[in-house]
Amino acid sequence: MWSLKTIPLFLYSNYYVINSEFISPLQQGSILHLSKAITLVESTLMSHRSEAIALLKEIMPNTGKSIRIGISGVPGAGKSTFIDTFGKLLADCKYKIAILAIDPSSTIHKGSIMGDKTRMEQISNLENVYIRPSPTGAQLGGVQRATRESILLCEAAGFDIIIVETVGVGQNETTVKQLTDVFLLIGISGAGDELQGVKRGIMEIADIIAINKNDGDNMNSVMKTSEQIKSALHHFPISENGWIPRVVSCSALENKNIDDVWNIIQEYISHQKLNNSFEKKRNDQNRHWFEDGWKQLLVDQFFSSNKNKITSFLQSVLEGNMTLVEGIERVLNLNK
Ligand SMILES: Nc1nc2c(ncn2[C@@H]2O[C@H](COP(=O)(O)OP(=O)(O)OP(=O)(O)O)[C@@H](O)[C@H]2O)c(=O)[nH]1
Ligand SMILES: [Mg+2]
Repeated sequence: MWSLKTIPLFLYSNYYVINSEFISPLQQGSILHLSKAITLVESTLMSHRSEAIALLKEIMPNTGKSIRIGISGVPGAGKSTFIDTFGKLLADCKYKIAILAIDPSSTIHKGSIMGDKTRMEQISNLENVYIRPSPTGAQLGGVQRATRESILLCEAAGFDIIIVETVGVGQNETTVKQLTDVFLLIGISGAGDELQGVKRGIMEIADIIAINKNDGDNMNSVMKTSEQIKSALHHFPISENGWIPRVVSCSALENKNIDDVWNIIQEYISHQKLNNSFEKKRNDQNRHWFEDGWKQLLVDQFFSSNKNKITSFLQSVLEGNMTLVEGIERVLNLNK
């Protein structure tokens, strides 16, 4: 571990020197170096990007060994409370846990997600737990890339379990699904017909659904919701890897059945490893991010070199001087 006296100067600055002096403490689990490395991959500055690429190349052999868990749920479902209790359970089992967030809207609602680091009272000061909020002000595309790369950095720093948290608002869940091995949905009861927060689309991508707040007066209602979801799941096609999503009720506040959730997660990982779908899924995810990455880059480059023309076509479309299809055609022709 670095003491304050031995921290190289560059760690305080915006300059990065990706050499063994940086990489070796990172791989020994220095939180200071890990945080700095994550800030580097979050940066969109061209000079930082090339440093980030060099860093990721160096650490690549030490990545991939963690269990990556995605956690989502509507605001107030109890995600933070769950992660606090769940994280404590894992930390007690001597696992090293990193918690990352995907929340591109965090600047809008003042960073509620992970802004509540202090609310994770049981784990926020534990030595083997690392909590990293989402970069503020970034676009979803940027957050996705940064999170994917942060997972790799955490793995290189020796973290065994990586939790990626997101608020359930649609596109975020699909992203988290593409970044993780297990997708856990924190649901709540009293949902009525539409099964609030457990909408069809989300249910289809959840591997495990934990109906939280199974305590006090709420227990009947949780039981009803669990039954409703279980029977609704029968109507969904079985996923490609043969896993039938599991529904469990729990109380994050009272630490009830949180160990059950962990057992199911482990069962699901074993299931995937036994039928060889674990590596296949990670490969499919890499394929997805590769395709997504070069397409995004192409669009960004095309836009930055044709910005003025594209803006003027848009203006003409909006003023009714050009039809929409004509405008699109003109943009495409810029490439010829
Ligand atoms: N009764 C009960 N309350 C809970 C439980 N888990 C969380 N809560 C309460 O529900 C409220 C919201 O919990 P959070 O953990 O902040 O929920 P969240 O999903 O992280 O919310 P956002 O960050 O706003 O999306 C808090 O008042 C918690 O104390 C539980 O198991 N039982
Ligand atoms: Mg929260």
